[in-house]
Amino acid sequence: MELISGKALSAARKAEMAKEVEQYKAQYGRAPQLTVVLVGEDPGSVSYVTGKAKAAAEVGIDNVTLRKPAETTEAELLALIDSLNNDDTVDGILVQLPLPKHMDSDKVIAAIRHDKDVDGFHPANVANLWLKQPCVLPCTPKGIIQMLKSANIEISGKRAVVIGRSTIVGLPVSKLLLDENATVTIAHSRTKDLAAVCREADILVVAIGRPKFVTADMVKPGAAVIDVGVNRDPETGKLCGDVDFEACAPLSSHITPVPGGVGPMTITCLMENTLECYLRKMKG
Ligand code: L34
Repeated sequence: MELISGKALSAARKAEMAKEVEQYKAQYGRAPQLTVVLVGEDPGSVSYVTGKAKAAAEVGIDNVTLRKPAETTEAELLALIDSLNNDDTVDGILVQLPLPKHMDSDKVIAAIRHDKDVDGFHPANVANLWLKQPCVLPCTPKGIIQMLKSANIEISGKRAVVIGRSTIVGLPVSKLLLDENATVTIAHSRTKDLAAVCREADILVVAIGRPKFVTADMVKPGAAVIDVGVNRDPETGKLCGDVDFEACAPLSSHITPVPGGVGPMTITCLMENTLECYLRKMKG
């Protein structure tokens, strides 16, 4: 079993980006700028946007985190996005999800200029992903592919099973695996005999948000297991993934830990996307 450390991979990639940003600052006269909008005080979200600010500082990206009260109206948020869209000093805009229930997240995301949409969630970016056109790739799926490649895991011709069909992880990671020539199955809560489906997987990607859901009987010996979950273990209160790590690690060829796996890579890919949006603008 080999651990794929998102933390180590992130550190290496951030150090590279810091050097690049140093050069771009000299070349273009200013640093890239990422504005993160957080509405409300969801503890997970607070922790993730803090991680984003920290990573930006490490890379030399200017970060502004705008914290708005949970009672902010949708109209107020849309007006804020409009002003960020029109602000030339802002290269990337990220509205942290989930939003409070009184807001329509689809509407909010669609209001972000697609060329500042560093999450890759805007309909134009989603369409371009599925049409194989240039686009901003969503951070978590992009990070997962980078992790597989960094571990020299062959994707082409392999059976990949993705558990979860969310628009932010399950669907786009399935498409990226397909683009790498994997044979992809998307499994979900209605899948019959899920364990048997998962046991077919050479690459198993789990993004369902249920602590320790994937057990040893669901893992084919020698499979690569990518755990996207960030949950609290109901017994210990500690952070845990969607995969029962202790039980599945001995079987797998490669596995990602939680914490220190996919989460840090998501943040590092956000830095990459911010850099991409900035460069596209600077290069004209
Ligand atoms: N708009 N909303 C938007 N973009 C995103 O890309 C996200 N996501 C998801 C939730 N909402 C979003 C994130 O940022 C999940 N997510 C995220 C980011 C980072 C980490 C986990 C989820 C992360 O760094 N996890 C650490 C542990 C963090 C902790 O201690 O709480 C890890 O090592 O896994």
